Amino acid sequence: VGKNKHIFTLVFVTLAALGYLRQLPVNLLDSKASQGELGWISYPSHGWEEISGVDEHYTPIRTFQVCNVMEYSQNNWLRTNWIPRQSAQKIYVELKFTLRDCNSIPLVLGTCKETFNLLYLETDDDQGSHFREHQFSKIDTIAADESFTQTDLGDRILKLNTEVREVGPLTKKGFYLAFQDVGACVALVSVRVYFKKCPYTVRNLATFPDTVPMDSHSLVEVKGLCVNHSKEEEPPRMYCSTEGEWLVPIGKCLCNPGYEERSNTCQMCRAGFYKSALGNLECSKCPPHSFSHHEGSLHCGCEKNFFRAEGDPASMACTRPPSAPRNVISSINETSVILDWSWPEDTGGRRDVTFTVLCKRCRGVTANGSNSGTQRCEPCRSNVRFLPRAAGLHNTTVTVGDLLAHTNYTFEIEALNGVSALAPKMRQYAAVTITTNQAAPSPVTVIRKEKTSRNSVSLSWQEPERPNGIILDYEIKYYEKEEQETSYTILRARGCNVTLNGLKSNTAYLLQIRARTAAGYGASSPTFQFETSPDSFSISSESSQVVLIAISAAVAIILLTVLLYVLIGRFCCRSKSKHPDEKRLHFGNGHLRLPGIRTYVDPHTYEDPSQAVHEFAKELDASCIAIDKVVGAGEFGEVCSGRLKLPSKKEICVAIKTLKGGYTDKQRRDFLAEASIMGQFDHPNIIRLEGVVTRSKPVMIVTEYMENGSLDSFLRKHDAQFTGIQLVGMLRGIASGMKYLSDMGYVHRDLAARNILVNSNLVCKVSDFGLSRVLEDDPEAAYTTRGGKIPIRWTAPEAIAYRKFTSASDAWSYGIVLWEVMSYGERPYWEMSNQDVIKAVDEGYRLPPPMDCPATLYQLMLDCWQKERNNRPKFEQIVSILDKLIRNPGSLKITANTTSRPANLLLDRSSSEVPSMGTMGDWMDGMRTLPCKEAFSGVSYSSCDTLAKTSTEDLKKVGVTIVGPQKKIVSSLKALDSHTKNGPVPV
Ligand code: ACK
Repeated sequence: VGKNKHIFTLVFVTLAALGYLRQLPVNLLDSKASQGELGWISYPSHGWEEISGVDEHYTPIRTFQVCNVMEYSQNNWLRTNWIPRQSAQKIYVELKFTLRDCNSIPLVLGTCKETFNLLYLETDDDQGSHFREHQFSKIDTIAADESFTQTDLGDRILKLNTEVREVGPLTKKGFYLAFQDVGACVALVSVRVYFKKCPYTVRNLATFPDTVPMDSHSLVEVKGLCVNHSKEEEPPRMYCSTEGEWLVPIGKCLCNPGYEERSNTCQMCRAGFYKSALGNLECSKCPPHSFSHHEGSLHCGCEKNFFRAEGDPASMACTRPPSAPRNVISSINETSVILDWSWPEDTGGRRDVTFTVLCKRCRGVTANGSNSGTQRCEPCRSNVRFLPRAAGLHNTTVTVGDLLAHTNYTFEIEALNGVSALAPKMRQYAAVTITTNQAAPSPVTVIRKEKTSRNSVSLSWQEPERPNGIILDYEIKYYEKEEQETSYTILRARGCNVTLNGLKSNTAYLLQIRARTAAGYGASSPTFQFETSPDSFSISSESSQVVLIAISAAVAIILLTVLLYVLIGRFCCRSKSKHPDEKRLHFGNGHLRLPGIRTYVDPHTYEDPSQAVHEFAKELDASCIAIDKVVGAGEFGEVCSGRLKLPSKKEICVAIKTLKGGYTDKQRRDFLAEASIMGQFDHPNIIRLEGVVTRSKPVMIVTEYMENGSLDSFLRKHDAQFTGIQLVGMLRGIASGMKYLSDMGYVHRDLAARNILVNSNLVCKVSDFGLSRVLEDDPEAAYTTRGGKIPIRWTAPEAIAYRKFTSASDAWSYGIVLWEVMSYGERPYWEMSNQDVIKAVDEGYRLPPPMDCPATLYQLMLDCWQKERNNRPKFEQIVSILDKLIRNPGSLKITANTTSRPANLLLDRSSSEVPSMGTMGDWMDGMRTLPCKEAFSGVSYSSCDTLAKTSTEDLKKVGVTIVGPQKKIVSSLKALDSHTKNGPVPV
């Protein structure tokens, strides 16, 4: 048996390795952990025996054996030491043992057993060696599952058994275990006593402590505690099962602002990051223009000159006030002005940009913004109207109305955003200074009949509510009601009353009155009706002769008076009497064109040209002028920029045209003629003459300085950079200047983008005045067959053909300027020769719409290019059309490229649609396809190239018999043919 014991020990140790790997929760006892004697009590002493061995790692372990199989009535006890229960309610006892099969031992029949008993005793304290069997309670009888295993070689190997038993509930502070052997051959390799618990854990940022499960089947509910720097969102809870497992996590904690979750803890945000809210989101990187230098930041601070508005979320970038609005343009219409500007270059990083317009009335400021003398500004009157409003504008335009006529105003336009209020020092505005025009008076509204007789009526009326200047006179227009205005009489009166004589008795008349100031006529009053008295009185027989004589004498006197009046009237007209006190004009049928306020005087009518120049231009002292640099070359000398400082006035920038040395008398005359003409004009869209230097050399003409130079090169430099409304604003300025010139009776003859100057506010002004010499001057001007020099591409056909220069021919040129502006300075008719241009225009061809050109503007161009000059719009109409466009910018969105040809064109080329191209090539393409589509729809030609070889005869065959279209189709096709063969072609 002793030898066997030894063998058992080795085998036990090897097998124990399997159990050793299993980790059990909380051990109360582990026999293998003790390397010295365990000190358990064995009773009787020849029963259980403690034996040392080694496990598979050669670690010494203690085992107990008993093998008294040959003797009857065995009762051998082995009792452990006292084991403190700790918090366990239920314990587990794991036994590893081997047990010999009785059959394998000879001669033991009847005495050998194959089981042993496991017992326990609860006590509150250690009872030492005091030991009584009957106090123990049996836990179970332990039998081996296996005892021996047969190997292939017939050897028998002992198998290690593992049995686990639960004991509980335990209530006392500790307990003993006992093993009772009743005659088996058993080796107890290890005894382990443990209990299960739910271990400390962190779940959903809440900590849950070690928890001992209940003995029963119920779960233990455990409340979690939020980890540091976190808060409960919903109270965290979990349940500890009897098996020591955590179940059903409920609720959670969230990391505080400035902290983020990292491996079950809340850690501070790193520098450069922030977290502003409670939650388990990660910290975010600081948004643009903000920073956080410290850990745990709730917000990022804004960089210098950047701000956060009150409602801005922490995730939004810091922003700053916007820069000033740009390219402010003003379109003045009498006493109202439309201001238009571009968005600021920098919106400060925000979308909530609005605009505010501040109106100031300034004295001592000129229309180009320069000061003449000291500037005094005051806020505008409260009745100035802003449409839609003055502040909080979302669009880049505002109309300011009810301004005073002929008054200087400065408008400060400021872009604001959500942080402007935080940085008052950073706010910027754009200013524009304007001078309102003279406005026509409002209509006369109150007319009274004072006295009526058979042939006359006396009327009086009230001055218009808004005279807008000094009323020069009133025009009274009246006619017989029955005649329906086919014949009318016009009378002028200086005061507010008039007597109309020579009326028919017993007749109803209609009458309208309108007032005139220096700005022109106001609107007519509502129609006023009056009746003359009937022939009610009869003449007595006695006095009839006297009456007859009296009447004859009166008639004779009246006739004489009328004759005299007519003669005097004619004489007065010849001697250019401008303002007769009361002037009667009678028209049978048709229109009356009354003379304008002032008319332009041709300086060449002066015998001495220097007299003209001094009548219209101020002589400047050369010492007041400082020339800075040369900006261009004119026909007579250089054009320079410089400064003009007049005594007691502020220095202003000027352009200086010089007359180079060695000039002839005629050249000097022609040079100064421009100043004589320019000096007669006073309009915000006409270049202003500051003065001339004629008494010293070089002779100079000094004008206001236009920062952006001439319009054609300016547009080419800024190709496609302006909004439609800005372009229309510029065009409106030019048209307004031209209206003024035509009202003055001045025909420009050389209106072209190169002769328009642009200032820093994008205000366009008409320049380059003169008569014949203008054309001599212009490099675009070419000699015509009749010997004159004419800028062909800009000139109306009648002016080219027989020098019929009128405001209507200026309107043609305006159409070309319109085309130049909308195509950003493209050359009209591209590289076609002048001869080809004359021919094409004569045949009815017109320039195509520039790219993206609004349909309304192209229509206006076509109207300006009407062959019949009386059908072209007057400049007044052009201004009004452009004003309507400015007021309704939506209408600019329909482009000529997308719309079909307008219906009311009076163009020769009426059989084709408006081509939608922007270049010569596109135009040619248009010419190629349109006739193809129209003339040959349904005819099976393979391509238009085939058509290019088509003759008029061919066209007739396919049914095109109208001469006009045929001719055009053929000429288009010919053009196409030579275009495709030889490159660009004249039409
Ligand atoms: O396109 P630009 O720079 O503008 O070149 C021409 C050049 O002189 C020859 O005419 C410029 N120029 C003419 N008048 C003025 C003016 N009043 N202000 C500024 N530049 C001017 C024009």
